[in-house]
Amino acid sequence: MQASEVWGNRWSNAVLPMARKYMEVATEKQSLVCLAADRTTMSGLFELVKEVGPYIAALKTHVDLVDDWSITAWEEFCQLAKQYNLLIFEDRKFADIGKISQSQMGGIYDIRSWSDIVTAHLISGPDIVDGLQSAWKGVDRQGGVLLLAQMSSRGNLLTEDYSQSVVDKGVQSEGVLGFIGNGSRPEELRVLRQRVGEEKMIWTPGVNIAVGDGEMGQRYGDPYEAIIAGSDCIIVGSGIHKAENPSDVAKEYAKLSWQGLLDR
Ligand code: S5P
Repeated sequence: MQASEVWGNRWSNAVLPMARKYMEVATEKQSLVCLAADRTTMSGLFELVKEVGPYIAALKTHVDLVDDWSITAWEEFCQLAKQYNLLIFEDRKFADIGKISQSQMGGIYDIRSWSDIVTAHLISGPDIVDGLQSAWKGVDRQGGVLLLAQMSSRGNLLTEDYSQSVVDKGVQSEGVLGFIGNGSRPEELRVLRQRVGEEKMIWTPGVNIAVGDGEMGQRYGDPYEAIIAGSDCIIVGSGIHKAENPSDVAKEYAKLSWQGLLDR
């Protein structure tokens, strides 16, 4: 099956190369799953990617929560991800002014050199997107920014008005791959999709086959429902990495997400 057939409008309207790259990988793997690889040791991370690499399309990292992080181990880890044809998504949630965000793409973790996608809040204004894009450009790489338009956590401060402003600015910005939407509330997601239109992507955390409340204010909605409501990628963490058999569970999420896209 061709990505252009399955993705329809999202494919034909895509401007950013990273958007098409994601749709191609997801189509090839028949999976709209991004694994939130929130394990705190390098060995735990390697083990996880070896188990679930074939069933996911993207790998979301929090580079600063790994206890035994080193540049060489991380390079090897990114190579492993590439072997499984995964997009690497550092969920750094940048929020500073453009110039500082650009510099924060470097530093000890050197996120610009291995990430394909990063997250950012738009709280400091639209120049953050240019800052992040110029960091990738500086090392001759391409990437896409996901802006936080909604969050999955209870009591978050991203109001309707704020969310609307993020979308208004984001849809006009070439460097924006799309938005983080709240996967735990399909009705909110539907509204977000209407606002976003057909070009930009919506990626959604807060999904789990076991719907309900998670730890420390996290909330979960149904992964299939999220895709039907307009999500293009489900971000799944503990649902997979804490499962007894991560590969079986990852396969299940992949199947549900792919079916959601076909049904949509
Ligand atoms: O609103 C959000 C945005 C993000 S990116 N809510 C989230 O939970 N996330 C991230 O998704 C969070 O940082 C974590 O890595 C992942 C969810 O993990 P899970 O274990 O709850 O599935």
